Amino acid sequence: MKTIRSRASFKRAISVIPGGVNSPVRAFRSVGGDPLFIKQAKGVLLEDVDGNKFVDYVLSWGPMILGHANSEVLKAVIGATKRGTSYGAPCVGEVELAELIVKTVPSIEQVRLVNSGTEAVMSAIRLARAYTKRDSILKFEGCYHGHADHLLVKAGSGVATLGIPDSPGVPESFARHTLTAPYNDIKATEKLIHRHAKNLGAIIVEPIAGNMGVIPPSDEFLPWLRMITKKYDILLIFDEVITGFRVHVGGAQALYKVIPDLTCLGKIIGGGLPIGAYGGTKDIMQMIAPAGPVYQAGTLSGNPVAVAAGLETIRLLQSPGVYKDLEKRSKDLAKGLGEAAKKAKIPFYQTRVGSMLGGFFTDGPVTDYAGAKKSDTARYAKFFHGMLNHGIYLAPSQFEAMLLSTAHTSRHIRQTITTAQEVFPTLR
Ligand code: KE4
Repeated sequence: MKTIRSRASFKRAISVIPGGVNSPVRAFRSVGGDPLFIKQAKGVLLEDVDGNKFVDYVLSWGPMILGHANSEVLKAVIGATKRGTSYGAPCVGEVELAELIVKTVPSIEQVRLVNSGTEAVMSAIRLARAYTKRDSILKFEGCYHGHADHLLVKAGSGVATLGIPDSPGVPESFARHTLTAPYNDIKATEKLIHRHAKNLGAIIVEPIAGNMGVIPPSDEFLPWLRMITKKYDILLIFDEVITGFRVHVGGAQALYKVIPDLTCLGKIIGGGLPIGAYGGTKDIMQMIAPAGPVYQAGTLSGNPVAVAAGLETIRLLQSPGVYKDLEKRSKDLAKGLGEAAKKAKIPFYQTRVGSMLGGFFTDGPVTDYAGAKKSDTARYAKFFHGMLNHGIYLAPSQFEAMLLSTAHTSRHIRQTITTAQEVFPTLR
């Protein structure tokens, strides 16, 4: 595969951008090699600067559920752009988007638009702390909620159940308020809650983990989290930045019928433009400035262009049969990949919820981060490059999701499975 132009672009990038990328996972560090520079994208196809074309299963890490450059979304964006890109003042479009989110996401009675998932989560946690007047939060190992200081925290070793910084620059004092427990582990979580309940303001969870590979919740996990947080007056926050409008039009909370107190959204609701949102009951959201005392602001929050992209995307997702078709094609793809791995005698533990697919190079089962880390990441890297060299663009990390769009046809699924049938045997 010719990559001369990508390599030249990467060389230029490295001299002016840290690591040559504006977000670390794009740098191919965990799979090796240099990232490809994308020239354009349409439907399922990415085209890089050397003219190589790929069927894309990253979809910009989630937003492009309708495929790239969807004509109706583009039309809405171009129309909005012609009316000005940012007013710094209210516009009707942001009210329409808020109304659509309120109508569609069960937990949300009021919503605030921001500019990224990180901002949404950061704000939701500040709100939860103010509402409960408790400073500690609990997250789950392997879940990623953006890069706000108090969320870049890993489990304290053994007894030290208080969090420790997971990045330089995060003060101990910040990390101390963040407890961590293993995903799906009710016993360990219960112990932590009993010990810290009186100062625990919120539990934040990815209702389907998508940042340690894809790990679904056990049948008991989410209902139990809802019960225990109600029991101790702890706010339950669902981080649905990936799962919102992905696994169900109402998100994972609608799929599993477990309703959190606050929900964070991002990605799909911006249709590929910068956006985030957090919402919940009016009673809680009324604490947010200027209605209430909890400060949160943003120059480009609710800007007319991102809102136009999000509105059109969500409107198109409400068409009948969209999720049924996504489910069918995702199921076919997962089946084909599993059969290809089995035929090649490669251990490949698969997970899937709707159009979020996971595949761990380990025997499994994988139910938490400790299990995910048992994956053979070197084998994943080989798989990644084998598929890439045959025109299939997967996430450049074992610990991400494989995502489908409405633009993926059965022909693309067949092409991907055929490619996997060639690549799996090379992984022995
Ligand atoms: P952003 O700040 O990147 O918009 O969203 C942060 C975030 C919050 N919550 C969840 C569940 C997320 O998955 C994310 C961001 N997702 C990653 C990929 N899994 C974004 C890719 C990247 O960091 O470049």
